[in-house]
This record gives sequence, C-alpha cells and structure tokens, in this order.
Amino acid sequence: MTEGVFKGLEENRIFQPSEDFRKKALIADPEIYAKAEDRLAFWEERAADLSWFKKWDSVLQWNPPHARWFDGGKINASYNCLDRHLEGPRREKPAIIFEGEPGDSLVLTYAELHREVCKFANVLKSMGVKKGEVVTIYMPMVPEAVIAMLACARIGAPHSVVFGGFSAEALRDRINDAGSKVLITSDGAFRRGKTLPIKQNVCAALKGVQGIEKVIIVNRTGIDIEIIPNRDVFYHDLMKDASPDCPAEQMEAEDILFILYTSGTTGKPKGVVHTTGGYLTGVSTTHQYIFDIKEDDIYWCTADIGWITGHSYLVYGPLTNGSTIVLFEGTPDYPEKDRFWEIVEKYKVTILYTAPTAIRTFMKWGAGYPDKRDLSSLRLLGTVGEPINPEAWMWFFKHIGKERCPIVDTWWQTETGMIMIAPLPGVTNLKPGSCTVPFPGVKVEILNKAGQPVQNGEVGFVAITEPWPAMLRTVYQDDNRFKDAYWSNWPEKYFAGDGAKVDEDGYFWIIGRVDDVINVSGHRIGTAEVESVLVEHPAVAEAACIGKTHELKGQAIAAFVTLREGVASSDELVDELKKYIAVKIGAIARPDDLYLTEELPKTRSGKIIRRILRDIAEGRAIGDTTTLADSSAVEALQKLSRS
Ligand code: 7RM
Repeated sequence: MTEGVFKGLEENRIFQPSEDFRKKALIADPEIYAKAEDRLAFWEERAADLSWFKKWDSVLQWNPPHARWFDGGKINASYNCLDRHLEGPRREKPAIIFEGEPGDSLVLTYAELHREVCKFANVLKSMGVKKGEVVTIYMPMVPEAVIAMLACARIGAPHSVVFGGFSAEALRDRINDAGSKVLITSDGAFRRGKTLPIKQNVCAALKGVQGIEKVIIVNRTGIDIEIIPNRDVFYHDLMKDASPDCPAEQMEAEDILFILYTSGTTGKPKGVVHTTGGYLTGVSTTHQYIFDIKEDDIYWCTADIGWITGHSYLVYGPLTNGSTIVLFEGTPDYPEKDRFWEIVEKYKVTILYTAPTAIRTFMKWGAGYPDKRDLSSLRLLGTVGEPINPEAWMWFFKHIGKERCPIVDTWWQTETGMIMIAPLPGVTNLKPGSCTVPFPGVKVEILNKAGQPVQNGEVGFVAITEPWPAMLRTVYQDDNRFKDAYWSNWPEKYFAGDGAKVDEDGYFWIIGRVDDVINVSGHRIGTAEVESVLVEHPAVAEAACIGKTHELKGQAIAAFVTLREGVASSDELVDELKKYIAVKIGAIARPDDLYLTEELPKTRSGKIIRRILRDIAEGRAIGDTTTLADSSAVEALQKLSRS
C-alpha cells in the first residue's frame, strides 16, 4: 500500500501524497507554477489543446471589467465534448455511466452520446430554436439532461439550467429573465422511492408566462401529468424520427455558452453569463490537472447539473477531456445509507468529488457504511462548496480514502466558472482545511477594504487580481449589476465576497461569505431573497434572515419576523411561514428557525443589525449594542431565544 506522510504539529498538519502518486501524476513538476507566471502564454498553450475551427486573433483583450478571451477564434463546446473523441479508441469508451435512483443503469459511449446529442439538436432546431436563444432546462439527474445541455451548445443556443429542487415561482422568474421560448423538463423525478411532480411545477410556473411556446417532456417516472395540447411534446416521440446528422455550429469564442442563476445580496438572482472558448480552456485544464485525469479513470462528481459544479466538473470539464463520468440520480441515503459506497464499488470509481456537507452527514452515520464496501478503486478525492473542517477532512481521508488518496479542496464560485484555488496533487502538499494555493495562471490576493494586501495571517477579502479565462463576462441583461456586485470595491480587481487568510506558507484558508449570502449545504441563498418572500406574506410586516452555524449543513437559515398590526402570533403561523418560503423558493431555503418578534434590532438610521440577530440565533452573549436605537428590542429577542 502506498502511503502519504504527515509532518508537523497537530494544528498545522501537512500531508504529502505518496511518492508513488507523485511520480505517476500528470503534473509532477512544481516548475509549472513559475512557468505560468507568464499567464497569457500559459493559457494560450492550454487553449491550443482544444479543437478550434479557427484560431484566435488575440489571447486577451481586457477593458476592465470586460474581458474577451481568444477573440476571433471559432469553437463549439459540444464538438469538444464529443466529436473530437470519435476518431480514436475513445469512440467506444463510456462517456456516461448512469445510475438511476431505483438501481437501473445505462452506459452511453462517446459515439452513442454524440448520436443522441445530434438527434436532439435537430429536435431543438425543428422546434424553432435559433442560435442565441436561451433554452431553459428543468430536469432531474438523467442522461437526457446532459444530452439537452450539449444539444443546446451544439446549435449555439445558450442554456439556463434551473435546479430541479427549485419551486415553480423560482423557475418562473428564471424563465422570464432569460426570455426562453423552449423549456425542457421531465414528467417527474424519483426521490427516495417516491416521485416528485416536476411537470406539475412546470405547469404552475408557466401560468401567466407568455414566452414559452414549447415544453419538451422526458418520461422518467411514468406518473400522470397534465398535457397542454400544441405546447407540450414528448422527447421520445420527437427523437424517433430525428436525424443523427447535425454538424456543430461554429461559435465565436465569446458567444454565450450558458447562463446560470445564482443568489446575490439583493432579492433577484443574477444570471451569470459564461462564454465558450475561455470557459472550456479553464474547465478542461483545471479538471485535468487538479483531478490528475488519466485515460482509464472513472470520475464521479456528485453535484447536481443545476449548480455550477455540475456544469463545469460533471459535464464540460470531464467530457472535453474524454473522461468517463458517473451520473447519479438519487440521494446518499436511499435505499440505504451506503448508496455512495455501493456505487463506488459497483463502477470502480477512481475519483470522487463531493461536498463537505455530505461528508459531515456520512460522519454522523458512522464508518460502518463505507467499511462494508470495497473502496479500493478510489485514488483521489475532492471537495467543493464550503470550507471543510479539519475533522471532516480527516474522516474523509481515513474512512473513504483509507489514508491512500490525496484530497483536493477546491475553492471557486459560479462566477469564476473554474476552480481557482486548489492543490495539484502531484506537486502541492496538503493541509486539512486549506484549499492550498492558487491554480497556475490564476492570481488571488487577500485585500483589506482599501484594496491593500493584508499581512499573512490576517483576515481580509478574497480578490482576484488578474482576469482568468472562465470568468463571468456579465450578468445577463444587467451589466450595471455585474459592475456593482464584483468590480466596485476595488478598480480592476474582482471582489469574490469571501473572507480568507493566507498562512506563512502561502496557503489559503477560506472563512466564508462576508456579504449577505448564506451557504446552506454548499448552496448559496441570499438573505434578501428569503426576506423579500417573507414580506410578501400578508401576516408579515418586516423580516430579517441570517445564517447560523449548523453541524451538517455548514449554515442554516434563521429568520426573524415582525407581524402586521392585529395578526396574532402562533406556532401554526411559524410553520406556515416556513412552508411559504419552501413553496416560493424551494426546500433548501426553508429556515430551521423562525422567530416572531415585536421588533427587530436597528440602528438609529433604521438598518437592521444582523450581528445581534446572529448572536441571538447562536445563543451567544450579545456583543456591542451601542448603535442600537432601542434596547428593548434586544431584551424581547433574548427572551425569545431562551423560550
Ligand atoms: C463551486 C461553488 C461559491 C461560494 C464561495 C465560497 C464557498 C466554495 C469552497 C468554498 C471554502 C471551498 N460555487 N466555497 N468552495 N469555501 N472552501 N473549497 O460552490 O457559487 O455555489 O458558491 O461557496 O463561499 O464564495 S457557488
């Protein structure tokens, strides 16, 4: 057995992957960091690894905050994920290994996936979808979801994938913002042996929406659904006669590949825009180097396609690299709490990329579940979505990786498109809890408010100081919001919204969000989003939400609500308000705690002091209250939290 070694003190453990791992690693020479100091040369060389119809005229045009990467180049994402693998032995290699929730499985080779994508691309064309028109996808984790994404990319129609767990209203807002005419969905989804009414949500979402002309339905569960004649059509009917011949559209490098909505500090989600050439360069390079991708790897990223991790490291990164991906429809606890480990054993997964929140849940369930399965195929583990506590890191290392597998902790965002801070496991030593160092060709600094670098060990804000190829280009139809949210703090430097520090070895330790975004199980929810839903309820006068520490989820939402005149408080009302949020946004936004209170703690200028709410929700002593307009508000709140 090959083993890495730990050096140093308990508090500053350093793990060096085994010599065997390092020797065989794709990137084994630390020289790469120095070489990538010439950023543009580095990224240009990486771009050349993709298949282009026409070479670019310039590597980067940077008119802050607007970047154009590989301008003048022509490329297609679907071509890079599929066609270019059809010449050699990858043709018959599995592209997707699908594991359905009920235990059904399906393998699609690259040739088969290519055929399905071409057919569906022709279906989309026959529905009237044109280059540049945004198609919305609202689906469970089934192969047709990936096929739909790649078919959109093939014909140059940007996709907007909406997470299948979002509510009808959240879906409606996103369809309207994107102006989609075509929606791709499924009849239902399997969830813990039951079915979720996906199409029913779609019908509810589309009430009052003018724009949608066609709804394409994939039959997954066979449940009864309502059909609107002329509008609703079935995927399998359309695919029967579709031609498998559909050349990939030659797209400009800077044409939009997709938009993906993410929570920010105001109520309305932002449509983050990603383009084609730079994005593919970024995700394929990071996927290959950070996950040490080899030809025979079985790579499993457990993220849903509704999130950026699903886009970049389930679909576009791995498929451009010709990897075999595992696509899993279900949850870790169904039918048993060993489902993940059953899948690792069944398909001999070699690389597993998952979230700290899942790892903490596995910890709670106990090592008995992974212990009864054969996990010896695993050789590398990865985490994403939130800071991982060293204890969870050690558990993952010991009980899943059996002390053999390096763990790559990857820091990045919807907006960055690609991983920005993470180890190269053949080169970078690891520290549990640290995402280690910026990727070659990526420049990150920790700055204070004024934009000056802070001392090592001091907490500051994460800033990305040079443009990178997979960066967001704008917020869909709202360039001012793009400038305000990310580029107004410091000129020409990207504000990530995270607090962090760098240690004496140059290792990054991410602390978490510094803005009003709550990270629940790795999913971003804006406090303003939840608050604006609450105040729509007829009983509510005012609302404030905060994130409180949660053992498994990282953070949970706590809401503080004042009621309108004449509305009586009751436990039923508390339940009703929690449910209201779940219906309006989705179950992930349901607050764990909801306090009805007479008053919210405010400053004299009327700003809610969230710090005080945080102290109350966490059951801590309340800090400085000198800015408080009325101290009786806090006394009432303290009573609440004790009751
Ligand atoms: C990929 C993704 C982004 C936010 C980000 C951080 C947090 C993500 C890590 C992390 C510490 C990590 N996109 N975050 N990865 N914090 N260590 N490895 O999650 O747009 O949904 O969220 O997630 O706060 O700003 S996201």
